[in-house]
Amino acid sequence: TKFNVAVVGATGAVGEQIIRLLEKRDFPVDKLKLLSSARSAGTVLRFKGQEITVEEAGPDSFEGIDIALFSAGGDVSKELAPHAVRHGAVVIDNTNAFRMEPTAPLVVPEVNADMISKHQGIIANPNCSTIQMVAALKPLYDRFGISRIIVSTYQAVSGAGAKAINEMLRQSKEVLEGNDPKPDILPVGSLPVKHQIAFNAIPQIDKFQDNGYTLEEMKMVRETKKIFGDDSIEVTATCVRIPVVYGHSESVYVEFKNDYELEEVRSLLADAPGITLVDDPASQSYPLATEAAGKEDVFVGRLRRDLGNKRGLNMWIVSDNLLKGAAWNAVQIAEIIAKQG
Ligand code: 11C
Repeated sequence: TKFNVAVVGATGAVGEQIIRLLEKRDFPVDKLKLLSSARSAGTVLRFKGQEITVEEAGPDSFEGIDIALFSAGGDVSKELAPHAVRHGAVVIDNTNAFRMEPTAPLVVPEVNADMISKHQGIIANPNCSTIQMVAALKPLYDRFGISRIIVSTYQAVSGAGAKAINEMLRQSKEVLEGNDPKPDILPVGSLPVKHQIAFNAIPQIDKFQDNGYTLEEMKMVRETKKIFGDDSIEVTATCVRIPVVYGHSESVYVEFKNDYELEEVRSLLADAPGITLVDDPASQSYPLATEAAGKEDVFVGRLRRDLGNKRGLNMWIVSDNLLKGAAWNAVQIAEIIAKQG
């Protein structure tokens, strides 16, 4: 069977990776429809040697579409995903629009692929920083149980879009040339105060919530509980933007419910699907954003027992935020839907 597939946000950073992965994985595409805002409509993109003109997305764009991958921002998803569902498509949504809706499964295939078949039209793709963490923790959760997670992130500017990448590169040049770097986008484009990202670390990703955490931090808290289907996991997150282009890094402290052996943690991670263990202090081997960029896997290393709590484990988790953090996770879900017909 082949499927008619629509990509909404086809000209964006994630949309571009979705198209590339559909081609690389030889996804059974019958017709590929590329959709965008009016601004980018008319752009010509290539898929399997074919030229496809990007069309403006609207309520009637989804006639005959089987699978629609949305990655054009939460507002576009809220407006158009229901129309795609109305036309009979399964929506895989990369935005924050439906993640906490009880009817929308929130899926990381390595963790809860079984939720995919329970969808009512919309399947939500989690936030990038959540995806890589839960993918790495899954085999440990199953074996030892998890009571508590304390995570600090070191997130790439590409998570905030192409404009943020340009801003980081421009500011770096300005600093190196002895000029004043001008903040324009980060930390949050729609807020009045901006901070320099070049040669800096900004402890704010997305807007502050009433509880003093940022939305990015609260996404990690809520999404982790929903994906594991376990509200008892306590999660504390601090999310930081750093001047890296691709690849989010995370320092994760996890407390297990049961005793563990480091050797077993190592072998569980080495055998886990989608995980690459890179952990050899003797050869200074550990996950690096520069190595993870462009790859689909989640990289894990720096494994070491907490010095105070024998059920505590420290780890370093790195993945390409545009791939496993977004496009690849979405295409994995699409592949499972395709297999289920
Ligand atoms: C960032 N995590 O790095 C964000 C980008 O909810 O899908 C992804 C936002 C989302 O800025």
